[in-house]
Amino acid sequence: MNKEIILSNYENAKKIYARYDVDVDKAIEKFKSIPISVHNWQGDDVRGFEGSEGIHSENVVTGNYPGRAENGDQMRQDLEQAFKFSPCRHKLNLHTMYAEPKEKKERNEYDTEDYRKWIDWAKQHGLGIDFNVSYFTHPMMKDGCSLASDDETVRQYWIQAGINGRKIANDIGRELGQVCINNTWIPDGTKDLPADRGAYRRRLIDSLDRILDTPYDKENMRDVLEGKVFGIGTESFVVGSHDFYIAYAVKKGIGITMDTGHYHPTEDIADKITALYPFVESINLHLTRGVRWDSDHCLITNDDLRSVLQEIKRQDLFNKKVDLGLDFFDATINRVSSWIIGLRAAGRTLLEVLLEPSHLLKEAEIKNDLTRRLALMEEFKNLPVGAVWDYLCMTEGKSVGTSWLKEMEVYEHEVQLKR
Ligand code: RNT
Ligand code: ZN
Repeated sequence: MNKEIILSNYENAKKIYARYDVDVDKAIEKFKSIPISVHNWQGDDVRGFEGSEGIHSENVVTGNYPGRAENGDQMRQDLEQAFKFSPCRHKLNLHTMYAEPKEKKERNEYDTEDYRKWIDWAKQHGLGIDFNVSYFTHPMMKDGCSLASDDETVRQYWIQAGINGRKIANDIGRELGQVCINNTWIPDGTKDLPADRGAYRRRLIDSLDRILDTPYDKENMRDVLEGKVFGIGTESFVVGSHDFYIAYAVKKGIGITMDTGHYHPTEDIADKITALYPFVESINLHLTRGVRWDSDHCLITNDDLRSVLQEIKRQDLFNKKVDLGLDFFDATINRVSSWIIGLRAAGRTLLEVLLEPSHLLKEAEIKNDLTRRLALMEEFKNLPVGAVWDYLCMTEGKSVGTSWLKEMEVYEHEVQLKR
């Protein structure tokens, strides 16, 4: 698309939004202040750099597209490539299994220096980092359990990993001057009916209590816990269920992660935001697209994504109570392109909700004018967010439309397929 068309579309869009008292430039400014945490594990199908060949993985990834990143340098190069085509403000979301220690170490022995390359890279690109201890794909997993294992050696191993993870997160946050969100997700659960659910959950409480024992400055790091309804192999019982973590997080004054694939397919995740935010320290989002189950398909623009972001905007929770992150991994399409598609979907939808004339909806509601409320909701779907998005992509030098596809073809050929 040529520059003149994009500019004139933008000027017209501004006029349309002005009719609804929406200041487009202000919305763009706000957009640029909201970081989206980009999950590094999409780059290699959650394999990690420790040599996961032959080790059972608790994360189901399908597809075998060629060219996945095999080390830190390749993964950072891939992330830079993805960022080239996204006008969003980015943050890096990193798992501990992507450490780059000088000599091989146990997962629970990592320290901050083992992430030096990531930290320096983040600094160089002005990125914050979020952190996750990888409690999976490891020989110390026992019967699918880590922090809730009945084997004390196993449980202690993972507690130590959790303790170190928080220290590293604190160091990262302090060094980068941006809070590091430390997310805990464990796959622990059982395929078939357990006889003593309480025993598993009491062990998990004890493990978390020990891990969370050290207080850290909340400016540097914040803890969040990620629950789940079920997983493949944990159909009957998940120790870290939503109820468990919500109750635990409220008690401890910490936050939760809501992964949009981790609920029953008919649950309305947008509705949960206002039910939870007054009580938890923060809500961290793992934006993903579950197709029939927690399938972690690449994020796309759809009603589910829109309604969650709309809710956060209408309550004015961005950069206050709610943090945005991505979590999908699809190995049937180019992994870098998948980042780009997901990031652009998240970004454009974020822009759309920031541009929503929410005040008019609320006004209609206060007047009990329900007809008007519904009519406006419908009409707002017709607002020209695309024109503002194209303008933003162009002015940020981030590829308008699908022009990035051509560059990705070259990148795939010249870089990824040569690995
Ligand atoms: C798994 C959770 C979790 C993982 C990552 C790798 O169901 O969504 O967030 O995807 O930690
Ligand atoms: Zn997740």
